[in-house]
Amino acid sequence: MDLEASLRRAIRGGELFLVFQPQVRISDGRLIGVEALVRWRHPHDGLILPDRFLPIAEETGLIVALGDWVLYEACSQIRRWRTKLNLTIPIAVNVSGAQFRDGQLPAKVSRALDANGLRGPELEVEVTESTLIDDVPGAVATLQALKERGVQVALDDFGTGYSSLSYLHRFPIDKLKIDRSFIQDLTGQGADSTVPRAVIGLGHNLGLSVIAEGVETEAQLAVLRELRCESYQGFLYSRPVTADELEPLLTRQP
Ligand code: G
Ligand code: G
Ligand code: MN
Ligand code: NA
Repeated sequence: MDLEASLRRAIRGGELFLVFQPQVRISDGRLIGVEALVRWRHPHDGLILPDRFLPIAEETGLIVALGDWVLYEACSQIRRWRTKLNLTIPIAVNVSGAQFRDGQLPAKVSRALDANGLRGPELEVEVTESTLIDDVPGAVATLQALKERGVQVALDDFGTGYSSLSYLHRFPIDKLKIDRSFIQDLTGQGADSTVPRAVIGLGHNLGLSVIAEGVETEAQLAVLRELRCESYQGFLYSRPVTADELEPLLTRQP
């Protein structure tokens, strides 16, 4: 069967699941949120990673249905953890360009929150710069609607895209995510902290919080602490893990 048909079936038929990567506050090492990342458990081929199926989802337009599934599943998971563990753990979801631009994102987000009895700040939406700069006035309107609902917005992979510095101050966002390629450069041979330093300074001057992704070593974390970066995610703390695997990390907090 071709991948499009099987992906369509996967979205409807419960073959997708989410894994979660902790986001950690640098000042005190507390787990303050998680990023949801989609996975596909194929009945015959086993685990398929997003690098293989997201391009097909994008080409076929299935990315919108997939994104809707991720949004509802993430909100359901926040509710399940609240019920089971008596903890509120905010979840960040990646939103594709097509889903962001389809005009219904704020309404879908509202429904997903309401259906699970959640407040806006318990959900974060991650978008890339390229998603926003296609249509700046449209993007500002969508971001404004999300803001009115209290949903947090993070700019993902920051520094790798068009670096639309002239537009950045017009977007009502909350957080910049430094792309992991720049974190890799922080230590070791030819160490270079230029980009993380600039992104953190820019973020703070705009009143935004800054999170680093792809942190793998204590040395990288030390540089980020020195630069006053607020939080990080990466293999140093945890790989993306299943909901069950995350629970002990949630209940064993400093
Ligand atoms: O860990 P990982 O292999 O999951 O991530 C690979 C890429 O897939 C990343 O760029 C990530 O942003 C993207 N990705 C993971 N989950 C989702 C999702 O639910 N929706 C979208 N649009 N992208 C995702
Ligand atoms: O693009 P986005 O940030 O949404 O995707 C996150 C991607 O980064 C996923 O593929 C995830 O598995 C990967 N990732 C998360 N932490 C680390 C890390 O510490 N090192 C590396 N190399 N990849 C990571
Ligand atoms: Mn992301
Ligand atoms: Na990223």
